Amino acid sequence: MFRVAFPLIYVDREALLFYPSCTSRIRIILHTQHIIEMNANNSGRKSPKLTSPRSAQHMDREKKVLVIGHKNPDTDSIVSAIAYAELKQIMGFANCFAARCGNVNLQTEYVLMRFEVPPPEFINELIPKVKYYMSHMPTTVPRDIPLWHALEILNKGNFKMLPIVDGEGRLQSILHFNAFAQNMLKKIDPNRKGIFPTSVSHMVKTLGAQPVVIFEEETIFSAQIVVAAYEFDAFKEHLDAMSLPNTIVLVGNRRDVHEYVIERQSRVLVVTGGSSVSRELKKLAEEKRVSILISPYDTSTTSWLTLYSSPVAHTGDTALKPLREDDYIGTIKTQLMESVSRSLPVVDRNDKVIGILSQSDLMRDPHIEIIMVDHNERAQAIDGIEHYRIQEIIDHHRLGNDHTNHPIIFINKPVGSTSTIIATLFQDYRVPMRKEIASILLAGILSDTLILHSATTTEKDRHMAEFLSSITDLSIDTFGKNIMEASSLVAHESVDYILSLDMKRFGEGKFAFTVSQVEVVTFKEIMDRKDDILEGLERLQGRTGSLFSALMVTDITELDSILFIKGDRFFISHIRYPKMDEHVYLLKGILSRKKQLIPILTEIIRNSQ
Ligand SMILES: [Mn+2]
Repeated sequence: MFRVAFPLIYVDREALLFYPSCTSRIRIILHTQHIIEMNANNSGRKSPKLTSPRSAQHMDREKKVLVIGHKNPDTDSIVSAIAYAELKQIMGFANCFAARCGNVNLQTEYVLMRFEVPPPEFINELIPKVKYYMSHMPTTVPRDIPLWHALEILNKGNFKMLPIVDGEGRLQSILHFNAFAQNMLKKIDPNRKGIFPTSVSHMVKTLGAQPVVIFEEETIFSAQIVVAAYEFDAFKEHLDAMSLPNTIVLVGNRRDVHEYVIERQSRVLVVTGGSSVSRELKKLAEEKRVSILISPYDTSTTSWLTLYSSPVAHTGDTALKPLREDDYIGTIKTQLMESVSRSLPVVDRNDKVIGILSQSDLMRDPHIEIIMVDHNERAQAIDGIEHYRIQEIIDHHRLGNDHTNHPIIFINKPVGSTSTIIATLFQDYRVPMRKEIASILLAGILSDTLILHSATTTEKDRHMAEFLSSITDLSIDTFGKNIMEASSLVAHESVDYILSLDMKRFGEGKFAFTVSQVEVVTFKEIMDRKDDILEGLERLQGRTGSLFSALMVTDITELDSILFIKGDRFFISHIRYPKMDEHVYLLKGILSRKKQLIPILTEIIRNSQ
């Protein structure tokens, strides 16, 4: 049997396809950042190790795949997305999720409520945002660690910057090499006093110093370094001239200086080069409350490291503004480019750091990919889709898609609904369907084929509907009527709402047009609102800049349709359907917008040019 021998395994997503049953056991993903943190925190001053530093901030970029239907989603579109995402998940693609880019209509709402299936995640648009590009699980540093430790992490991890955070992970400031250099310039400027904040405990950590006597080790004070390099009398003069309480004196093996420094009550005496102090001096230091540390380094190195012992918070850049995950890439590009490190932290509503976005992240593919169901034309797809890789398209409409940069799974069958295709895929992959999934797929078929009456209905749809009906105990006729009744309510809604509910845009040559569709139980309810409808169509045509806008109203009991149309007069004069009224035509026996109406309309456009 397959067993995991080591705790860290990285598994390629492709591999999961072949071992779907192993997924839960082997999906352990290695985050290099964690290792850096572990090394930096656990092994004291040892260098963090990294095998491939450049990839460090991107190990976590697992892609999220959205299974999504068209705008103005109908029942087929919504249930296809739900069912196909479930099939993909069962097959091991745990990162596949159903999504929708519009409200669920009344009919779909009825179907989902009846089988207690939650609607897909609502995503209004996919215009590139920070969250689709940023790296998650960023390496951050606590605000109180010594600057030296933070610099080690910054340098060894090959990071461009490090967010400095408080105890709750909230952003305080940002450490980058420029900020560090500016801060250091201030500290070493001979014209300034060279005062910097530190504490005895920070010095112990940074120097790896041996404490001999320590007082108030956690208290941060404004320190000043004195190196006892002078001859004794000159040193005494120099020390006397300083304000003593916060002085740190660095000196090697010079007993006379040790004693004087303790007598004069400097704050910290650092004995360099690993020298020792006598027991009497230790006692004297305890009396005078002077801390004594033994540094393993020579005086010059000790001096530098002491400067680096400041809490990192004092070196951070506070002028840089962080990003938010919902910021549009288009609006933050300048901010990112102008940030010194071309890399900025991303914070949530509580200012907690949740990611990092760097310029190089924008060069990479975003970590969202798309599976389109029930549509293939970009005009019907969620806004911004062109920025993402399309993995698959599963559809039953005419082809109107652009080229792709990669080979993709493309399933397009001339059947009555995408639900028919999805249900077939369950069978092909030998994956049993939950009863709820079978029920909503049946609803998808019955909704799109007008209870198997529309001209688009094929033998495959009939067979699949029979099959789904048998495993769900739902009668095709009764269930079909329930579904249709749930949607006929739209006749009482506002005209703009009726027109928007199932509106599709089409293009023919340089012209665009819209055709909305609605089903009714009797024509009477819609004919009562004829003038309203025509006014609404005129508004829609103007708003969308279309050649014309039309509404196809289908009577699902009589199985006829009516076409309301407003727009270009020359075009309309070429329509040959029987006229019921000005701008109203009878479509005898026509039920399918896609198969029966659109080809005629596009032909009229071509002929009327
Ligand atoms: Mn469909």
